[in-house]
Amino acid sequence: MQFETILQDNDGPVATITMNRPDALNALNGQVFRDLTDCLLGIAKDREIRVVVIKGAGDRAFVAGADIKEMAASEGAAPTGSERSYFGMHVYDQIRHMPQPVIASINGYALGGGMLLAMACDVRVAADSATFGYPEIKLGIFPGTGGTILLDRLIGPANARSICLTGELFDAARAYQLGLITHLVARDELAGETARLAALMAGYSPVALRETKNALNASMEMDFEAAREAEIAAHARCFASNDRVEGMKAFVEKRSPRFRGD
Ligand code: CO8
Repeated sequence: MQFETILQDNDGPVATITMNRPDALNALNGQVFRDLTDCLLGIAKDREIRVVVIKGAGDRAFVAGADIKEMAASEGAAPTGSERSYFGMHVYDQIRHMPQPVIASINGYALGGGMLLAMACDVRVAADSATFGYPEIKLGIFPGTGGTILLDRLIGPANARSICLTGELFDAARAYQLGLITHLVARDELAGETARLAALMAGYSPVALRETKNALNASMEMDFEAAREAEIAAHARCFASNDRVEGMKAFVEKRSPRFRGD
């Protein structure tokens, strides 16, 4: 299925979403958020798709943030600051709660809402040429679509504060050092490493992947006791799956498992 501002390509069990506004460094306007919402809804229901990849079109950017020109032009009936926060947060939440693991494949600028888009994914693989940062402070705003909260939880309060308040951009090596990205590769290895990670997870039980995400999301969103209960429930669903039976049987029989996703 194709959309106005993004592309969706399915290759076997892997769906790749390409942010497709290269002339605007793939900036996120209202239509991008609407297209992403619809695209993700479709993928979440598609049992054939086991892994999702998000990448940027062109060779300059993953996503250079929210569309500043659109925000600058907005007046009158345009969304208010709080409406933008709710709408943006919803899309980032949608990504974190996808049943499939989502890989961000980051080739260039991942700024503002674009860095946040990457952070909403489960695995972040970046080229050594990628650039990160929250430059919002220079525009008189801040990454108020969940961007302070998620950064704080992912890399800790000290570095999150510095990134939000200085607005300074930083390179992929620094992002790796901060734990903001999980895999760092040379530019010409990005596609291969992304495909390798996608194929690896596509071979696992979709039930186990989904329930692992449920437990990790609970840990991020709930207090300790509630997260423990959520993990117990997720593990119970996982343990009751046919995939769990198949995975353990395959180990005992010294063969590869055939996970069906139930
Ligand atoms: N929005 C709109 N257009 C953009 C954006 C953007 N975020 N980034 C780049 N573009 C456009 C440029 O305007 C330019 O278009 P044109 O050719 O028509 O002038 C084109 O993309 C190429 O960009 P540049 O010519 O600027 O390329 P440079 O190599 O000189 O610079 C940079 C690259 C450093 C990435 C520069 O483009 C830049 O600083 N971009 C803005 C980065 C930024 O500030 N991002 C944060 C945006 S705010 C945000 O994300 C808020 C999220 C939370 C609240 C959101 C509510 C929805």
